[in-house]
Amino acid sequence: MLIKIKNSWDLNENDVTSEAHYLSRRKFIRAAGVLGAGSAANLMIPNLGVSQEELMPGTNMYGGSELRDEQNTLDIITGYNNFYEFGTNKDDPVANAHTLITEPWSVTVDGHCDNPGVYSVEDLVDHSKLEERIYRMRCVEAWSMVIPWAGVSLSEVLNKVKPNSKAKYVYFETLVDKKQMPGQAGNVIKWPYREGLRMDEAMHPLTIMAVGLYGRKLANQNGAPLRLVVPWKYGFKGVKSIVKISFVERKPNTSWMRLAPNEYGFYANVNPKVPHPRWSQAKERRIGDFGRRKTLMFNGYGEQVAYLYDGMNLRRNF
Ligand SMILES: Nc1nc2c(c(=O)[nH]1)N[C@H]1C(S)=C(S)[C@@H](COP(=O)(O)O)O[C@H]1N2
Ligand SMILES: [Mo]
Repeated sequence: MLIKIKNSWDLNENDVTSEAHYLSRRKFIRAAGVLGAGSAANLMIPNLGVSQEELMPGTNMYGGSELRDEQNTLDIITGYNNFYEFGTNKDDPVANAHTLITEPWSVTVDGHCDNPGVYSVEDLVDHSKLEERIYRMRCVEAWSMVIPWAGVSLSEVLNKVKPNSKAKYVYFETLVDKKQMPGQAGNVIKWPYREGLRMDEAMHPLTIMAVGLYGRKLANQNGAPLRLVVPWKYGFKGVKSIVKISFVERKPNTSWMRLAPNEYGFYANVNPKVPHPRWSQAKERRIGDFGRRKTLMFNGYGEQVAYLYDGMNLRRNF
């Protein structure tokens, strides 16, 4: 049975903390030295009358403190997007994504698992386990952002449906509905948007299923109600508004591989040494910065993830 609990996600827009409050609150909490998991539970946020824990459960596990200071603003994160279902310009999704209906929402799970079926978002993402994950994201177009996501490890989600030993890859699809997604009237991509991960990549603790950012529900243009975030890979692996999860034996044929197999590979690991055929990947522009910075191997998460690719030629498996 699903018990409906009033939580931060039920606050309406006006109740939700402004970004400025969010940032000063983070600073305050840091100054008070209580950023450890759980220890912020009793801190009340005066403007909201809710506790820190209520507004944003969990704490950041993987982003270093330097990332806190670098977070892109909410305006940029919700106003500069790639979501071709709503148009191909960066400012199309914010203008058009209001037509997406995210409640109710169901996700079909099938393939090699013990518990296939049709699930609600709440069935799959246990909101009492939400964590804040401040991650760098690097788009294949050579720009980047730092985003404070709210989500759970994808492994948490997948373990609920119990993939079996035949599952070698997990495959995802985005909603197809021309009425809700005006960009699907065009054929830039053969809809649905498709993505996939090798099973060990999917189960890696850095990989998350996100349902929020900046302490609030995902905006439609960011992939509401649930989307993938894989911080060591190019942003296109982060499939949005997911309606299907399939456990498969063969490497899935993803949207960008279909479109231009010589330009976009299945692995899509951020790799400054492997240029895109039409441009270099050595540097990136952090949105908001003037200059460019060097792109890091695995987007800077190599210590955590490099072992996944031991013995693989990462030029061939790009
Ligand atoms: N369904 C769908 N998911 C998608 C895309 C898309 O066009 N459609 N674009 C991808 C790309 S190229 C990037 S960089 C990220 C951007 O996520 P953001 O707009 O939330 O930052 O979403 C990815 N997920
Ligand atoms: Mo991207």
